[in-house]
Formats: sequence, C-alpha cells, structure tokens
Amino acid sequence: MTANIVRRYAHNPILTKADVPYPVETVHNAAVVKHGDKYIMLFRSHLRTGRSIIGLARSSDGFHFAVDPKPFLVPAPDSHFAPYEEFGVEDPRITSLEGEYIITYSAYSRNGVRIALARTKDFCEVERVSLITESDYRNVVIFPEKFDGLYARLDRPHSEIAPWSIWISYSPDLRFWGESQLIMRPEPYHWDEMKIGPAAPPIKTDSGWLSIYHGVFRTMDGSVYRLGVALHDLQDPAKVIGVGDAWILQPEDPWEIIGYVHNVVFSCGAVPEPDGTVKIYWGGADTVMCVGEANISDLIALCLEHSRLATQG
Ligand code: BMA
Repeated sequence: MTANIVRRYAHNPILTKADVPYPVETVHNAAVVKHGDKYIMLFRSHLRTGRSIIGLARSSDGFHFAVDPKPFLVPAPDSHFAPYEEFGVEDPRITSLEGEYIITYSAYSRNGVRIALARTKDFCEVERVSLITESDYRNVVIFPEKFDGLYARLDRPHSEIAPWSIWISYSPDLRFWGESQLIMRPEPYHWDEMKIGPAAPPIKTDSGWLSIYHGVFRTMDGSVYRLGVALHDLQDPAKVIGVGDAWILQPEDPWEIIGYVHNVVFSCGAVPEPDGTVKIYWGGADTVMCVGEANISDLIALCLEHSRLATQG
C-alpha cells in the first residue's frame, strides 16, 4: 500500500539557487506554513563559505514560490546569540501557536549545534527569544497546542552511547524545558536503523498527532535519508501509538540522488489542507526544494495498520 503514498509534484524541484536574488549555493530543508492566504517558506541556503543562512519565499498555491530580495535570518551579529551562531543557522521549523509563529532552527558554532527559538507575527520582523537546548541537539519541532498547561516539543539529542532517537520535552513558557523522555528509537536493520529525527511539526488529526520524521540507513556507498511517519496519542504525545513500518519517501528523482549530499530527502515542513491532503516539503540532496502530496488518512493507516509496534508482538 505504500507505493506512491507521497505523490511528487510533476514540476519538482520547486525552488533552486537560480530563484534566489542573492548569492547562495543551495536551497533546501525548508519550513512552510500558511499565513493568511499565502504559503510562507523559510529555506536554508549554503553560502560559499559553507555556512548557512535562512531565506524567505512566498506562494499563493504552495507550488510556485517567489523569494524575498533579502535573507530572513542570518547569524546574529551581536547579543548572546552571536557566539552560538557564528558557523550558521540551519533547518528551520515553524509552528503556528497562539496567534504567532514560533521558529526553531539549528545554531552552529565552535561550541556545537544547539537550537534557537524565535518568534514572528508577520514574517517581516523576527525576534530571537532563547537558545532552548545546550549542544548537541537538532530537529526541534514544537506542537501547536499545550498539554496540561505545558508546551511540548520533539527533539533529537546526539549521544555517543545510544542510537540517535526522538525525545519529548515540556515547557511552561517556551524558554525553559524539562521532563525529557526518549519516546522513539531507530529500528535495528530497518531503513531508519542508524538515526532518526523529527521532520515537520506534528499535525493534529482525529486519530492522533501525525509526525513525519527522517530516518537514516548506512550503506557501503554512504547514508540514505528517507521519511517515515509516526502517530502520537492526542492527549499524551509521549505515547507513540503507531510507527509506519515502511518509509513514505526515499530519494528517487535525479536531484534527490545527486547533489551536495547524495541520496537525501530531508523535510522540515508540511502543510495540512482542508481536503484531507498534506503538502510535504523536502530538500533534495541538500541542494533543491521539492514538494509532494499525500492523503492524511493513508499516512494514518500506515501507522496503525502497518505499524512496527504491532509487528514486534
Ligand atoms: C543532517 C543535517 C541535515 C542534512 C542531512 C543530510 O545531519 O545536517 O541538515 O540535510 O544531514 O546531509
């Protein structure tokens, strides 16, 4: 049932460096949300230094994007963020929460990689709020609702001891986080056995929170990044109620197989639509942006009817 569960847009890639009016080498790993009647995309670009910045593109249909003349977020020149962003800002995620947009992104520096949280109401002004992890963390996605009065996030700390897994943490104010628990591990000898991490912020459905995640498999020819889905309990998101045993997307198009990093589909954003579909956005080979559509009901069915939790018995 998983053949073509994600239907690629026929005119991928939808955004490349040729579309950016300032010098960049890549356009990838973008967050996307609907803001009024527009789709807003925050995308990562490598500069020729090898360090990354974040640009902004706008669209009326979610497929055709026009890039703003100036980058949206570059490493902080001063403030207490500066020493943690000197090597670049990467892989943004956006959650629409209580009338504003919360942006999380990876802040790279000689001190490691941590996650910074910023907020905007209009995608014109952006305010950095806090560095919400120490190093080394990546892939923080914030739920769009509170649970028992607390904000919740999924994230992925790095460890030299354990395989890189998905954790959950809670916060009263988006700044201070705690009560962390590991909730999902890579599955041995599966497509995601090497490491996993949250991709797009979770999407609320009647059956649970749908979480798109990335999983990595190491081969003799390097690592392959694919996307999968998991379903979390609506009231208690720490409870994973199903994980699709099969991936939903793997590198297949030429611009996903060959690029800055070969064999990568990497998502930071997905937009649920009123007709029951979801637009999933992904970076191809860390070089270009692509989009595809899936039926949310198919993704849920994959989690519940073809779940690895069920097959483990
Ligand atoms: C991960 C991150 C992503 C990137 C992926 C593939 O570790 O660096 O930003 O897309 O590797 O290179």
